[in-house]
This record gives sequence, structure tokens and C-alpha cells, in this order.
Amino acid sequence: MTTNHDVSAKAAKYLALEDQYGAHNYHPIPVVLERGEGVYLYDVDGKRYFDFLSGYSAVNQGHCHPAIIKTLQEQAAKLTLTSRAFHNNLLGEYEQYITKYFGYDKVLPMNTGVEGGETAIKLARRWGYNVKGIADNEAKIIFAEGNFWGRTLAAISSSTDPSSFKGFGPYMPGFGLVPYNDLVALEKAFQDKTVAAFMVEPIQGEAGVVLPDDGYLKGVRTLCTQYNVLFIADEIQTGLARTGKMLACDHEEVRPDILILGKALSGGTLPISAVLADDIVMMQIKPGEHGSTYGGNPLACAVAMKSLEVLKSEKMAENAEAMGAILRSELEKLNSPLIKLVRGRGLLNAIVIDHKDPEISWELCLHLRDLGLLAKPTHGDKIRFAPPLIINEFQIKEAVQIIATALSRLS
Ligand code: PXG
Repeated sequence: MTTNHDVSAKAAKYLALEDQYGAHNYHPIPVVLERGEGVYLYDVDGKRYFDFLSGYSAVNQGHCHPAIIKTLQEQAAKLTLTSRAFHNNLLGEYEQYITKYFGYDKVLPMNTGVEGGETAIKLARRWGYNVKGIADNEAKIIFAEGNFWGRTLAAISSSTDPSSFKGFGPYMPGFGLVPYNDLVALEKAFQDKTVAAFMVEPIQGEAGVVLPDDGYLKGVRTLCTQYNVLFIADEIQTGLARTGKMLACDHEEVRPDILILGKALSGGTLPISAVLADDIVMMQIKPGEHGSTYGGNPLACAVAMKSLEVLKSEKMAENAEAMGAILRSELEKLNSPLIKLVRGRGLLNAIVIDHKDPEISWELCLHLRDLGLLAKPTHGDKIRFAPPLIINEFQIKEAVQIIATALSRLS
């Protein structure tokens, strides 16, 4: 069945501007958004959509959360940036707040998620030289195949996805790979005494919401301790209540040595990331050896504290756990021949499409858009369903109805 998915003349003007003046480094769903409120987004023609992506989990607290926006506006009118050349009255308070919240000695504030990853790797290398006693320039960091942690040269150097790394070499030395969810391979890699750290997503987000077996994270923790290797958890997408616990690592009660957070640390308002670790790791970096102009700015500090506070006060982890279970069971009940698999944890979910035409996922997302729900395929046959964590049961059921209608339009 062919359907006309054209956008309005008004929307077309915005698409044309981006096409002419912006780099073509993305391939977005054709929809032009101008307003967000809670679980909803509104386009330039006033049409309302369920947001089932949540800015890749940056908007866990819902669009324009009133308490976060109030804090943002009040602080923006007072002081936004001092640089780290001087102190500001919010940095220490924020550092105390976030370290007590997650139970680490210290935090290093950065901006984007990928900077958080870079920071964690620098910390691990330094710990490797100063504490573990690895010879200069020999430290190795191990990653899991299928990882995604951003687009910098270091991040693509650890990638197994050719669309990330191909044509951008030469690559960062000192990186190794093991299959995800494979403790035997990890232990083998750890035989090398120059390994300083293993960096891993507790659930692989961009790979298509790939969950490891139960016990994997516990196994990672045990092996890292046994072989004196730092366990770096990239919780940029899985953390901050998304999977039904404050951290995805909490599902197996493991504590990483280095914890990386980003995205929802600002509720989708600013790029704010944080790297948490204990003194034995964090104190290896001395003044002047790492930082960033915007890292730890007072606006970010105020916004991050409020973003963390509302996750707890509004019980968003509990809601994600409950609503995620309903979402998966309602999707399974559809019994659609087009859905090969429904998987996920909390409100980080994906369906895997069963169809020989790789374009079908894109087509399904266009039908979803037409019907008022925004989602995007990842790696061809997977579509992530990750609404803001404030969604209620009624809204979940309405969204699943939309998904059912969209699926019926394809068959
Ligand atoms: N780690 C994980 C697990 C991520 O999902 C990053 C690190 C990097 O965060 P920043 O803030 O540097 O983008 C991510 C990012 C995109 C996109 O193109 C980003 C992500 C997933 C899918 C698409 O913006 N996650």
C-alpha cells in the first residue's frame, strides 16, 4: 500500500532550510517540532505527538518540566558561567549533592556525554600508570562490540559500526574489543596486565536496546576486581531512572569504579555530563590536566540538582518500571507478524521488525508520525520505544493503539 507521507507547506520550508544550510550528517524523520510539554511534542502546524524517543533518553523528566524550567530561568537571570578560573557558589553544592546521591567520593563535571566517556578513559589511563603500575603509554582500555558512546575520534576508534568509523582513520591506539555479554572473552582479555579498564553500557542503547544475560554485570564486577581493572559504566542512556532503577547497574546491585552520566542530568535543557569515581581514581588528575570551559557552570549545577531531585520526588524510576512492563505486555498482545521481538527494561524498549524489506521500519515510523507518535529506527530493523518517564497507563495504552494501527497499515 502506498501512502502519501508529505509534510505541510509550512514544515517543508524548515526542511528546505536545513537541507540547504546544514551539514547532512543526520537523516531525521520529517517532522518539524516547535513545542514540548510532558510526554507530548507539537509540530509547527499545531499537531500533537507522543514522544517515544525522549531525545535519546535526555528528556526522562518530560519536556519542559516546570520545576527544571523554573530553576533554569531563575539561575539564568543570576549567573550562568564563570569558567573554572574562578569559584562559583553552586559548584561545591552540586558536587556534594551528586556524589551523595550516587555514593562516590568525587565528581568531574563535563558537558556532553561523549566528553564524559573521554574523561573516564583519561582517568582510567592515569590510574593505570600511577596506581596499577602499567608502563608509560602502554595502557589499554577494553570495550564491548556494538558499543556506542558518541562521535569523537576516540569514540569511533572503539566502534564496531562502519558507519561510525569508516573513512575517519587513523584511530586511537590502546583500545581493544570483546563481544558484549561474554564473560569468558572478557577474562581472556584481562590476562593482559596492561588493561586499565573495561568500559561498557549496562544495556546497549544505540545497538538496539540489547540486554545482557542476568548475571553479566555481576560477572563484570567480579572479573574487574579480580584482575585489578577499572569497571567503567556508561550509564548516559540507561541511567537516571530510564530502566526502572536509578542506574541500570542497580538491577544487579553492582557498583562501577567509574560512572558516566549525561543526557537526563539536565532533563533535556542543556548538555550536562558527569563522571563519578572515588579518590583513588579521581585524585590522579591534577590542576590543569583536564577540564572544559562550560563544565561545572552555575547554570548547569542548578539545573542538574533539580533534574536529579525530581527523578526521586516524582518516583520516576518506579513509574518507568511499572509502565515499561505494561508497554511490553501490550505490545506482545498485539501478536503482530511484523514484530519479531519486544525487549527492554523499564522504559528503554525496542521492537525488532520481522520483514525482508529493510525500509519497512522507516515506513512504519512515518505511519506512526502520521498517527501522532514519534519514534525512529536504529540499525534498520529495530525501533526504540522510550517515552518520558512520567507517562501514565492510559497514555501507554493509547500509544499502543497507535502502534497497532500503524502496523495494520503496513500489512
Ligand atoms: N553513551 C551512550 C550510551 C549514548 O547513548 C553517548 C554516550 C554520547 O552522548 P552525547 O551527549 O555526546 O551525544 C550516547 C549518545 C545522536 C545519538 O546522534 C546519540 C545517542 C544515541 C543515538 C543517537 O544524537 N546517544
